[in-house]
Formats: sequence, C-alpha cells, structure tokens
Amino acid sequence: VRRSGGRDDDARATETKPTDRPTDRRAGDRSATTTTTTACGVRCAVRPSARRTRGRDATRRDASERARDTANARTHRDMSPRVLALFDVDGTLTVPRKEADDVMKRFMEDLRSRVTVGIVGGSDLVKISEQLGEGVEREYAYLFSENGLVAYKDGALLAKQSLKAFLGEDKLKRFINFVLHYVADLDVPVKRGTFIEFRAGMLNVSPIGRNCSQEERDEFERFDEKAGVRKAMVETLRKEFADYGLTYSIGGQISFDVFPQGWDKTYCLQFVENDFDVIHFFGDKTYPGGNDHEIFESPKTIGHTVTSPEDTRKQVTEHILDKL
Ligand code: M1P
Repeated sequence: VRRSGGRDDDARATETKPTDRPTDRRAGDRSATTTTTTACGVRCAVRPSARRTRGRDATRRDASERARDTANARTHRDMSPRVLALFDVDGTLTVPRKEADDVMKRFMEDLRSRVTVGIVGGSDLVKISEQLGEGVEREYAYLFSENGLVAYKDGALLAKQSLKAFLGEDKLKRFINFVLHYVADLDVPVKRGTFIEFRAGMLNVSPIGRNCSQEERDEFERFDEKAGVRKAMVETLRKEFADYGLTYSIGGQISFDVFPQGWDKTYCLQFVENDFDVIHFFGDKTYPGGNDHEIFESPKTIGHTVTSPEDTRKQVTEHILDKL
C-alpha cells in the first residue's frame, strides 16, 4: 500500500503517466488527469491546468504566479491519498445472510459519496444482491462476488474465473462424488436439499443443505460449534484431495467454500491495487481459517476486524470519515 508521504511540488516531479483515476473521491473529470510520482516516491494526481503553468513565458510573470498559486492549491488538494474502503458482507454489513438494514444502507450511501467503496463477499452475486439490494454491482464502484472470482467494476463484468476450467471435469466429478457420499453418511440433526452449490469460481458445500429454513440454519450453526462437522469434513477433504491444490474456507453458518489456492479474498486485490494508495478492509472473520483472514493480513490492505454492522460504522467513521 502506497501512502501519502507529505507535500511536494511540480518541480520535483520525476514521472508522469496517464490514468483514469485522479483522486480517492469519485466525482470530477477523470479523463484528463495524470498521476505524478514525485522525487520522494509519492504518487499524486495532477490536472492539466497545474502542468500547463510550468512553461509560462517570463514576461507574463504575474499571471503565471497567480496561475501557479491556483495550481499548487489544486495539486495539494489532489494529493489526498486515493482511498478504497472494501467490505465483507455477512457479519460486517449485515447480520449473516440477512438484508442490510436502513441505517446501514444510508451509511453506505453517504460513504460512497465521499470515498470509493467496494464489496468483497464469499457469496455469489445472487446472494449479495438479496442482502445489499438489486443492482448492487452498479451502486458500488467494485463488486467482488465469490471472493472476486466474479468481479464487477461500475456495474460491468470485469473478470470471471472458472473452477471447472481449473480442475477439469474428471477431478471435479471425483470431488463431487466423494462429497455426496460423505454427506450421505453424515448424521446431522436435519438434512435438506442442495448440499453442493456449483458456482463460477468455487463450490459451496453444506452438510445440512442450503434449502434449510432460517431457524434450521441458526440451529445448525450452534450445533456445529460443538460437533465440528464442517471442520472434520474439511480435514478429510484436505487429505483425500491433497494434490488438487484446493483451499477450504468456513465463512458462513451452514457451509464451507472450496476453491483453488490463492482464490481467497486477496484475489480481488489485483483489480484495485494499482489504483489506490490506501485500501482499508473491514471484515469479521479475520482470524486464521476465517474467510477474511488472508485479505486482512495482506500487506496490500489496512485490515480492520469488526464485530457487527454497528461496529463497522463506528470503525469506518474513526478510520476513514473523521480523517477526510
Ligand atoms: O459470506 C460468507 C458465506 O456466506 C454463505 O455461507 P452460509 O450459507 O454457510 O452462511 C455462503 O454464501 C458462503 O459461500 C459465504 O462464504
């Protein structure tokens, strides 16, 4: 993460290159702006008016100085670090698998008007939309579903990964068959349908079945805290498919995600790491084994562990809004 290191002026600029991302704020004309890497290594945005003032004729010194003052003021303002606020969904913006409440919706709307905001969830887009609203991929600058294996920028699909292509049909079939046999032999309080959800970049495996009711979901979560059904299943799969290069992540209440190594939430950072100086990440499952752990620990982010949606608002205010 590059940080703003202090004030600089045009004369110390060492490199200029075009960019479409001038500041941390989303408003304003992006097209004509360039970034400048100063002598001390700070990257900042410079608008053409600021650059143009450098070559003014000496006979027009007064006008030139006035222009330079204006340009310096602009440059100083534009040197604010380009900030991205990136959020997990379940347990961070909403109660797990529930819809965001009105307070959170208003808070995020206000935040989006002040800094660039992105979402990175383990769930697929259908589930994230149920929770954050239809058209969520257009409302947020970045929407990373399935850890960013399906990535949207400003509402447009940016990239999509394929687990099927990664594993190939034979390995995939062997894995799925093993999981279904394992689930068939499991003794859990209730069983419903959809034990495996096949997604673009991952499999989601649920020993109780994704078709369970909210009550059954809550009950299974409590049961599994003691029984450790998912933990044991993950251990077995890890051993059985050691050569498949897979990672297992228990991110929710009733299931776990399976995806290739490295396709955790850090996967989404490739889409933003060059465009921002500071990337704040807020998530609840930041402990080892949790699905927010890798991105929380990544040197590319400033990680924040939250305990609830309310705590998220408090920490965003403290770490971002109060510092703008
Ligand atoms: O966002 C966390 C997890 O949310 C769901 O988990 P569960 O249904 O077990 O509560 C799933 O969408 C899962 O993929 C996701 O990681």
